[in-house]
Amino acid sequence: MTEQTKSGDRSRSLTQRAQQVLVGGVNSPVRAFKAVGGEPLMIERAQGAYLFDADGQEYLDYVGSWGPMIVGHAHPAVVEAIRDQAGRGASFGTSNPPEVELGEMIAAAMPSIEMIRFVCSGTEATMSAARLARAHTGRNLIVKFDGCYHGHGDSFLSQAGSGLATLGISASPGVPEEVARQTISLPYNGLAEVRQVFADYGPEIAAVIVEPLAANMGVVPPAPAFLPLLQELTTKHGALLILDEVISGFRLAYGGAQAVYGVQPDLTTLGKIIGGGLPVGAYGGRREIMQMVAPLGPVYQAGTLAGSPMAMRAGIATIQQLQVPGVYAELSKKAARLAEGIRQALAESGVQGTVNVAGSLLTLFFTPGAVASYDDAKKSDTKRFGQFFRQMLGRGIFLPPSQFEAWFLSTAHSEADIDRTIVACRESLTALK
Ligand code: KE4
Repeated sequence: MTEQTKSGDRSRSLTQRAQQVLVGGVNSPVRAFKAVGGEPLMIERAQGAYLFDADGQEYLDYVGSWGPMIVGHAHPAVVEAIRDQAGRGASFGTSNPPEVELGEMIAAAMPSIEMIRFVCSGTEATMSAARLARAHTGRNLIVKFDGCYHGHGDSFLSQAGSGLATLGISASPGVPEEVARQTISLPYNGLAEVRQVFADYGPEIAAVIVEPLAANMGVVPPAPAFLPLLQELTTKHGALLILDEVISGFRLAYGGAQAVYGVQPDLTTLGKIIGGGLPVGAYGGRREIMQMVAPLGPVYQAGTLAGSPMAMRAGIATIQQLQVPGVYAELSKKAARLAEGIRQALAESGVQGTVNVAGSLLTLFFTPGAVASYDDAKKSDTKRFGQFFRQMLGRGIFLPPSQFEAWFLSTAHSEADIDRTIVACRESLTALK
């Protein structure tokens, strides 16, 4: 097997049509494969851990729609929930029982969330949380961290990870200078820098927003003292701590990263898994903060499809599967075995790389040193990652098409899938020599 086999005729003609009418042929930049080369996938259906393109070509999937598909694609319980709700109506523009049920499930899973508001994307969730934090504190400054990605809201596009890192964009045109100036971006795990920013700007800081487990520069776990320091300094200075758990929520544990790392945020943002693959986001936290949001308070935020019963039902069905005892331990065991297998393949092939793993997320960085920050991650050989990506795709394994993303495992990935991936890694790394 060589580099990526050319996708078939139907995929190619659909991609050509896409490029005429969709910007870059995609609806989200990372899908264009700019960082890894080759033709983007045109996926028509999926089942369990597998994707099938428009020509029926099968791929073992480590993207999982960038996180939502933690119980695998087309899980029968999720399909049934969506099918049943479709027959009852997709959206009413009113309150509906599924949004109440999902809100209660999330509040029960994450005690820091006393009240919640559903929106339609993680971007909407973080944008709204930042607006709320500014209103609650009467301050403007937002502190974020290099390599973290919080969606494409104007406040968050400086030194962001994910798609911007993939395209080598540090900020974005169109964000007014005066808006960009209200965001300070520090090194992730940068304890000294965090202390310094509060010494310099403490009374002006509205909030610190952080991925409690960074996944948008690739997987970078928090240093043990990092999150506790953020909690200490935000409390001391009257700023809010926003944990962006759009990826880690219900991914790292049923209670999210906040349960794993024992940190108590003022606000949490969620997305992905809580919608089971349908458009969703949410922000929530302390009642006295959330009650500032319309219609209870003056902070305006609204949305036509917010709390859509379809997305709520898909989210309920998905997180119900995550209530099964041992499900997270099983996911972590599989990811740890895969990570160890990749490390062995690196050693055998002599290719330099390092593997970070946390729960069911992992990243193979093509750099020899430890990766504990965005600066470390950026030392990775992205050209070599592109070659590796195409070698793996040629072996029927679809990795995130960027060095700066996480590999997402699901409950549908079998032990045989893990074995197959380790063998493919070994072969692909050897082919890079
Ligand atoms: P969405 O607006 O894409 O639903 O969520 C934005 C967001 C917010 N916070 C975190 C921690 C996120 O990871 C994301 C989105 N994640 C990327 C994947 N790295 C989405 C993939 C894409 O942009 O196509």
